[in-house]
Amino acid sequence: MQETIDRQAEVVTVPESAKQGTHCTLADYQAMYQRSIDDSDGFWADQASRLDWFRAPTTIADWSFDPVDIKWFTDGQLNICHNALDRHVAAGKGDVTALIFEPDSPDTPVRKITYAELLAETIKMAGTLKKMGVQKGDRVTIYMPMIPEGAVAMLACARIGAVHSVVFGGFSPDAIAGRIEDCLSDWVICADEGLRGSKRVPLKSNVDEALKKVSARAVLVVRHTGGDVAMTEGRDHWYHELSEGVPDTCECEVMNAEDPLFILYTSGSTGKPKGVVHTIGGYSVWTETTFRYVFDYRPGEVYWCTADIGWVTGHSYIVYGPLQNGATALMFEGVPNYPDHDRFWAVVDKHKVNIFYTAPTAIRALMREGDAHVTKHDLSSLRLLGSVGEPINPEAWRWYHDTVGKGAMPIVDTWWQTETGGIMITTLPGAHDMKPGSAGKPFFGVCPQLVDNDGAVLNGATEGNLCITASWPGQSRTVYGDHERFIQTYFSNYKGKYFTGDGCRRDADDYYWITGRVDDVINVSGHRMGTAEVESALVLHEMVAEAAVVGFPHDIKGQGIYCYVTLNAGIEANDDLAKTLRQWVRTEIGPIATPDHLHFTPGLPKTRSGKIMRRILRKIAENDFGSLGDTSTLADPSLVDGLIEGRLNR
Ligand code: 6R9
Repeated sequence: MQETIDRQAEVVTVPESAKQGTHCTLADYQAMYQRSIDDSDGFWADQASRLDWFRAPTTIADWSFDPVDIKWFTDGQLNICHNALDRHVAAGKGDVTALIFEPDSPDTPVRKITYAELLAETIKMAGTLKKMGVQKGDRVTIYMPMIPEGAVAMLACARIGAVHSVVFGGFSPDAIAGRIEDCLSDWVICADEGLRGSKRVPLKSNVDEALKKVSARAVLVVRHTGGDVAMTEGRDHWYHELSEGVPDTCECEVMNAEDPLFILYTSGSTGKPKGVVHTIGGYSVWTETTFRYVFDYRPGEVYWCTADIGWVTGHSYIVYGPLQNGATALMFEGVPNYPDHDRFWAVVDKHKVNIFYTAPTAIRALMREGDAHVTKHDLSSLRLLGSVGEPINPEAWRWYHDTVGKGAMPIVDTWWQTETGGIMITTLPGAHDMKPGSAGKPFFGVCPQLVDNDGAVLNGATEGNLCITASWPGQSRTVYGDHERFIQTYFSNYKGKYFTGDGCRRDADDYYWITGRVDDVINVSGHRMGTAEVESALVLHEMVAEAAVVGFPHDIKGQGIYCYVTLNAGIEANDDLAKTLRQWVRTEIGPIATPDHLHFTPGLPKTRSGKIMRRILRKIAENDFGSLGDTSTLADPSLVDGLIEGRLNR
């Protein structure tokens, strides 16, 4: 343990040329960070003043972690859509490109949408939603592909004060139904179909399936592929039809800073996904400020984040962060390996992308395909690279830095979560040296603390559970409809602190190294998944008696999904059943939850009180049989030998 902590990590410096003209040098960072702690109100009032407020806030920080009650800019009034669109158009920047849309196929024409056009589209969508009957405060479910109308739908909701709940286009009808039901959403916006790597994704038909289980008053359907879809009379409306004749003005609703902006469902250790709620004021300030300083955006540059708008990264760093900064953001519909493994680099070359933000899983997958895919394109426009979603292994970091970045530019490895609203720990491009595999330093206002399992604070170079001791503007305020669960999940392990669920190491230079989740959440290709969700899906199958799911190291995905399954009496385990169960989980949750390994076992290792010993299952899945620890407390210790044998045979 001591050895890992003290190991002198490799330090990579940012070339001087890359530091020219940045928003923030090391001295700036130090002074600004200090002020963000010592004079939090003054600091955040200053950051907030870059935005337009209908009423400027006089109260800034207004929170407590015990009891849990989080508010920021409490008496302020604003609208994030105004700050993302109207403000720039009013300032004469209506002709600046807001979105560059790169379709799934490189042969389909690109769409460039200016701020003025995006505003006009958003007004049209907002008017259409009103015509349909959507009112301020209503929850609207958005189930869209990666097309500009996805962003427009979000902005239109924000404009009229409706609360959006975006459901990732890869989720199943059941998952959509659960999310519609949880937030009592009466409205759905979807497209006819999505396109990913030339394959069609049946979005509207998935919504139809979902609406057999739960009800919605209306579905607004955007025509995208032109594919054949069923329309239910009286419930379903084509956007291009219903939007006819809506007024070409629609004022932004005056919203209170603490009114909800959106709900986004995310997985936790237990139970169903939680509806994480973000409110308008704090989230606006947090995404505007983090985008500005972390990506160091300069006017005229093209910024590309490869995430999907169905995840928080898409919300904060495709839509709200870049647009509030007046940036030009690229939106890509497709996948990294279609039509070939060079697609990312072809797109960077085609649109002269300056800032590129992606996930380690994509980097690892592309690295495996060889350098030629990268080197055949002119990537000289790139100036800054980013990584998000999971820890990046130093080998992938190296390749990203040397082969993609030609060793000439900073990489920001940004640690954050759905619950944090935006980036929390990262190096800043003009300020900090980099250490491959380390996220780096706390962003302004972020107070990380490492604690042991009993909550004792660990100082200096050490490793422990990552908590945050003070609120920041972008922090989630509650779990939709279940504030008690919010308190239980994040504030009960360590009283008075927000617990992230991540393990973390801090080195002698105060750099933070995220080591991964310490709870029953796994991270598969940068997607967060609760092992409990996969288990519930498996036991729904009539042949399954019991299931336990754990993560295991996977070369490309970071973590894979390993399922131990016990069948009902008299059912025979075989390859066909394994295939069936794999397909079953895909249908229940979505393709991202497809099990990598199904391991049939006559029983699961349990304590005498009946608790499944996950620690042992994790070790076996990791092929680490030497450190199983004490198995004597098991009700049936002999099970373990059978499990090891089963693992060795696959
Ligand atoms: C933004 C996002 C959050 C979890 C988080 C952590 C992992 C995200 C990371 C990282 C190491 C990074 N994570 N970024 N781990 N280094 N740069 O991904 O949100 O989907 O809620 O996932 O992802 O484990 O707790 P979300």
